Amino acid sequence: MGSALFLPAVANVCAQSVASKTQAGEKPLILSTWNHGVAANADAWTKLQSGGSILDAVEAGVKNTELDLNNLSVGLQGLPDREGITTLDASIMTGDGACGSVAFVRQIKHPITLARAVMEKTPHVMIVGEGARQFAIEQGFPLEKEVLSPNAQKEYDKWRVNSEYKPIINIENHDTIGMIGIDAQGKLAGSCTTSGLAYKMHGRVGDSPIIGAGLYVDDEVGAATATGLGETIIRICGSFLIVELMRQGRTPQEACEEAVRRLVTKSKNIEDIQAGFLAINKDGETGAYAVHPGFNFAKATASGSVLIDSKSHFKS
Ligand code: SD4
Repeated sequence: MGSALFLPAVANVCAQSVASKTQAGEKPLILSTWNHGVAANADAWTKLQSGGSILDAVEAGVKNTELDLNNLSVGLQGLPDREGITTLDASIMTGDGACGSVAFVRQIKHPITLARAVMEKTPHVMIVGEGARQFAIEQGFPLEKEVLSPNAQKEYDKWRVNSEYKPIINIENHDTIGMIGIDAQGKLAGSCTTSGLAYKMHGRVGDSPIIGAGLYVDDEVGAATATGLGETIIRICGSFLIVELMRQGRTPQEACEEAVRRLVTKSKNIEDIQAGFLAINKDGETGAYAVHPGFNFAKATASGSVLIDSKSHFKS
């Protein structure tokens, strides 16, 4: 475990929680990717403590990141595609198999809430592009103006000088948020939301909205989520793979490590590719593993909330 950042806001509400501990695990528990996971976990925890379900919690948590103007990889302030258009992907899932997602969606401030609406209000799992925007309008979501945030515009202008595409993931610890959580009764849920890779081709969709790639949840076993280069994660059905490995008896840590090993064997140019996974099993045990150093995540339990530098990675 690396640096620990105590979060008083979470600690206060933690005191009221009814927690159960197994030898190594703990419930309730919330895990999220990257630095921004600390603030997201705080909102998720508050929602849980105020009587919300674990589904409500994982939605509320990542909505925080979707509004974070300093984040250039999530929400409408995220970096655009190569045409200068910001398009968003998101998914949400509960441990009973309910799930919903949106992809290649524009002008929507909270794609995670739209993904939840797909899950709860349609017979479908995934709605994309113009169809997602139409569905959002029908559901009363406001359409935001399609302008880049000042930070995104500045970065895009710099990029346009050479217009070279090279995935740069993990450099500033700003990345997709994937959040997975378990409540005191052992019910699981997860959410994942992103603006995807900066300067991607128009129409490109990553792993985050694909159930089984960026997110998978099963109350019988556990949950997993992913961050990093989506193409490599999709290729191995990363989050589903981790849940299935846990079903076969692996610990969350062993399952994350095996998924990264699989990803490395199926990907070219692994030196330039970062990908990382988080997992929880139904006992509240956790795992985290990435291809390269630099992956961190936030963990909230009744004992408080910490930011953890994952010391665990495939390449040194
Ligand atoms: C994607 N997994 O679209 C996402 C990328 C990511 O911001 O994690 N980045 O491939």
